Amino acid sequence: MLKGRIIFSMDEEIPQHVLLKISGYFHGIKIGYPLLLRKGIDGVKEILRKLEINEIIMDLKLADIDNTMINIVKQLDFANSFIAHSFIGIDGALGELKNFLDNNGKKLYLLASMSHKGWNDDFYPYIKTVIKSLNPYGIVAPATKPNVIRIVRDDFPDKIIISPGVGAQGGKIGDALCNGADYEIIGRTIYTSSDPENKVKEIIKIQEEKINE
Ligand code: 3DU
Repeated sequence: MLKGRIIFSMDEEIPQHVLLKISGYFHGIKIGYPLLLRKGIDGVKEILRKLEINEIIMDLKLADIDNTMINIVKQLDFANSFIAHSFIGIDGALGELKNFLDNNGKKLYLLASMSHKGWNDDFYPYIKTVIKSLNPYGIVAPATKPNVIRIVRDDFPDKIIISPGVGAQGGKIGDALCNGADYEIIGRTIYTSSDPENKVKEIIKIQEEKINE
């Protein structure tokens, strides 16, 4: 099956037979507080059990001291990757988290910027120094701000960039990819669609057209 450059943000439960049908089109699935709180850890594991997916990303936007974050990720061993905020800094927080994840074969994504209006990109120079010295697997950068994705891509040519804000938040499908992102994180556009499978196919087509433009 043709994989799109899509990470499905599963913030709502969708019928298992629909998920089984569409999951083959995704690179990954991103799970955050909404589904985790609704279904619990065992419920989420059950949802994911039959899916053939390359990457399961836990998006808890970790932002705490080392011990607390490590305690959290230890309980989520079904995930391959974790997203954390960069602004919490390295010593006593991200440094220890990164070591723990490295030692357990898990990946870390750091947020470079967020998609909403109120996020202040004046902090980016600091965030950039944190990302540079921590050297995470990947970076989250917003599809609502293609100029920011371009800056992040220039600063981090070798990192995987994943990009939320497509569709419901106003980012156009494929634009993040054209500006340097590797994958688009897409939630509501898919799970609120009356025909998720066709919607996913449509997204993949648009992504390909944009990439090949
Ligand atoms: O707007 P959507 O329904 O396509 O979902 C986007 C997901 O990405 C959602 O889980 C949200 O919490 C997450 N996210 C952002 O939307 C924006 C960010 O800057 C970071 C994460």
